Amino acid sequence: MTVRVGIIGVGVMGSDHARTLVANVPGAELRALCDADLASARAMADETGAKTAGSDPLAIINDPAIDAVLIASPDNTHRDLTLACLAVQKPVLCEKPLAPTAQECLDIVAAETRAGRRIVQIGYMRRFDPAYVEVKEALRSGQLGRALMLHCFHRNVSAPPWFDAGMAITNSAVHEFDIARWILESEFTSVRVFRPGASASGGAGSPVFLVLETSSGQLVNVETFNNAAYGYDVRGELVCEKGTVSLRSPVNSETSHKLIQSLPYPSDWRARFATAYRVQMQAWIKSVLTGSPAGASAWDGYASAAVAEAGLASLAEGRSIAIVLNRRPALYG
Ligand code: ISE
Repeated sequence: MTVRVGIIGVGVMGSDHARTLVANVPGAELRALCDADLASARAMADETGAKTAGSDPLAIINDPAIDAVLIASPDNTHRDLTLACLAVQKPVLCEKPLAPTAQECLDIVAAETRAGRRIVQIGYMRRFDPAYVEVKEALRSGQLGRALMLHCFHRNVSAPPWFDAGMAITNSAVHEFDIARWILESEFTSVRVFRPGASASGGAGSPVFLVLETSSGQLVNVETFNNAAYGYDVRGELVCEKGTVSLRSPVNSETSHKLIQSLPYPSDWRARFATAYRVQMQAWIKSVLTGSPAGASAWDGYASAAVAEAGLASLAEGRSIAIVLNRRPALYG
């Protein structure tokens, strides 16, 4: 069987997903694209061979000729579009974050729980990145002992024009919340967010520094800097009782010139996480075919959004904020 896919939103990520789907995923067909900007949808359909291009997301979701939907429209549209997919029980891969607020995510969790089966996957692609997978495997092997601390750095070249001050947490640091929960297999219990006083603007794109505690007594620190200028740079080191394990970014070449040896940085996440996006897409299509869920769930989307919400409160109030999650429905294990 071929999975006929419709993609909602052809901005940076929607276009990247469309290209990944047509180039790397046997068993799937890119059938339809839509975007608020119809011309962009048409241009992407010309490039990828998608049969239809439109501007109405509900036309894709309700089309019986579409088997599965990928949502890559702006964050504040995710809740309603995911609920529309759930209403017709159509498998959906929703870009992260599942929604900007915890309550919106809970609406999705409630609808999926009523449906009684896992239909929603969240695009937390780092779970498919070989470097993060190896960090998790190293911890699971037991040879490093128990995990004590996880250091995370997340730097972008420049924040997009639509970024607001809170998005360093709700749009960027959510990746770290998700991957830390996945590696440590623990929930966060508190967060304190700092901003360096020396930072000129304090507005969108300026750095935030978070210190989080987990229910297993680990400390996680996250630096997010969306205007770091020099390159896209994601680093991480897991510190355990008997050793540490760090991420290595994929690099294909090294330049030697005028007595200096140098390595390139990617300009954004698409190159750094290209393998992760490809493997995530393949895993999603396989899960649609087999009915066996893959990747981050709606519950995971909720958990990260709840941490982000507490982070925003900490930033506003200048103190540590406790994180208390709802009771996890049996559907999510
Ligand atoms: C962006 O939306 C992403 O998801 C990228 O992976 C992340 O690095 C960036 O900070 C976000 O704004």
